[in-house]
Amino acid sequence: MEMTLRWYGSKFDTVKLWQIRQIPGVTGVITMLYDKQPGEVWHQDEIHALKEEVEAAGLKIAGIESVNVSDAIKVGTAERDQHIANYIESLENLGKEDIHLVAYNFMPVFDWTRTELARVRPDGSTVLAYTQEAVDAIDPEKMFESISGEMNGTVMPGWEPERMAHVKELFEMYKDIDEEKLFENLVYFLKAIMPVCNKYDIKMAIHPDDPAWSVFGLPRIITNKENLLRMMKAVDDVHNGITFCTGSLGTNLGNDLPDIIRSLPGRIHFAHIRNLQFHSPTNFEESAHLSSDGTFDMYEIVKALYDIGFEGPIRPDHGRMIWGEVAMPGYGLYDRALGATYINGLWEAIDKASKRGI
Ligand code: DNO
Repeated sequence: MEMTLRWYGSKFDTVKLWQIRQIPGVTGVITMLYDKQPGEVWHQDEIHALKEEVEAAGLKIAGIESVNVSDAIKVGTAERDQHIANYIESLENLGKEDIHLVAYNFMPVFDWTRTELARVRPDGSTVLAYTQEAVDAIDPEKMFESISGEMNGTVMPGWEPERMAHVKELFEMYKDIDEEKLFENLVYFLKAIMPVCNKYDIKMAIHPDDPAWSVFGLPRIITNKENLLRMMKAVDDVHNGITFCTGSLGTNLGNDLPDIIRSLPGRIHFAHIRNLQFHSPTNFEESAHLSSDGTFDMYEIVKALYDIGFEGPIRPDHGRMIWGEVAMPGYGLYDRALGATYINGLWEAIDKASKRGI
């Protein structure tokens, strides 16, 4: 296991590399070329410059999150093969720069969905939250507007204004795409990229859908154990793997997180760990990482990862906004640093107990 923090690059992130370097036990960052549009090629010189910047700060690039998959690939339009060729070129350039982990998602139109970005908790911290009632009451075209005022001047991942300006057309593109078709398009994409992944040993790690059910009538397929296993089987290659995101799969209280982890040995390449507190099955907020602050048993989750021999990076996922920090919602420094320290503590205890045969 390698402890990491997500970092959006010096142009976009309020958090600095030198600050990340001072979090005990954090040795790497998960980063990306944040101004690339889905479908564009990532050039080797751009990746190299990013890598040099991270290494100059005493850290390493532990993985990329995300090389985003274009809607043309998800829908399977005429532009799909060109976009896949571009994706392969990007992977090749990443491989040449010795980067071996790439996260991505296959969610139509909206990457993760939250209905509030600054819900106030009893301790005065603010967090991202979701209620199904709010989603049902809103016109999807207004979704971006409704949350953009709470973004603290940042651009949130998956909510790029360029794409959000075309939400209506995006919905139109998906009108004939059901879950089966989306799954077929995912398999088509994976089969096309597996050769380059094998050549450079690049582990692809799909991010689960967040929340783990359909929003605005759009199909969602990476939602539970059954679908994950189906996907693993459809392209049975170690480079076809998963980002195990507790906060996304965990939105569905029917998902048994430690059990899903144990069902995927060798295929979880990356882990996002955060906790949620539920007020009802469809009204939840992101809490502090500690088990006692939310619904998930973090000990059981980290133990399951340990037991399957998980070797990839973990990042403490979204944190609360605390201590007056102004940052991208979910991605401030302070609470994620607390999360990293907590998860490292769990890991050390589990590791020592296991080695002592306890
Ligand atoms: C939200 C993130 C997602 C994730 C993508 C992966 O904070 O977890 O935006 O990075 O879905 O492609």
